[in-house]
Amino acid sequence: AQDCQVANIQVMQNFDKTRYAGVWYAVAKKDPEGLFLLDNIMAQYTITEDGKMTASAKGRVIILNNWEMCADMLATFEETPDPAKFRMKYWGAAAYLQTGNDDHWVIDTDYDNYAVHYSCRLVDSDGTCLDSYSMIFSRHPTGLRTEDQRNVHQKKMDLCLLGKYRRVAHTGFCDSS
Ligand code: AZE
Repeated sequence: AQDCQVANIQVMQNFDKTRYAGVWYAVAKKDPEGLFLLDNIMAQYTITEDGKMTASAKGRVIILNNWEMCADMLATFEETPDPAKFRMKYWGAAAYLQTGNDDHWVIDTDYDNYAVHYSCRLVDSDGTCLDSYSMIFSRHPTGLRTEDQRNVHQKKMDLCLLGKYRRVAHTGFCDSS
């Protein structure tokens, strides 16, 4: 299942956003082009009273003239006919941070331990992705459980991103903000 066509990427079946809610720690990431979260990345997903998914996220960034800070980000999600595929509108708590509107796909998750997130920002004329980012999330800041590593490895292959991920360090940089 690896023809690298964005349209053929399999996402989580019967995605349940209620079970997905709560805190996730990024343990690995594949970067997009340009400015991005560097490390100490965590996200908290919430389901509002009216059933909509929202999130906040933090991560270390370096902006402007080498200014290192913790980016405090907020997001709302627009649902699509596929329950695992959302459009994510996001912005910074501070105006000088990034705003955007990205795909937010949940590729795989067991809800209790790991999740594989994917976003393609730019689809090439041949149907493959020209600019993507992806997060490997864990409920545990210490990393993935051994028994989840196989699944995650397979999903990295399915996304045609094997070898493109880097470990995300958690040093406590964003803990106080
Ligand atoms: C994500 C988890 C769900 C909520 C959000 C996420 C993405 C955030 C960014 C932030 C970029 C910030 C920059 C600031 C200078 C998918 C991790 C909002 C892409 C570059």
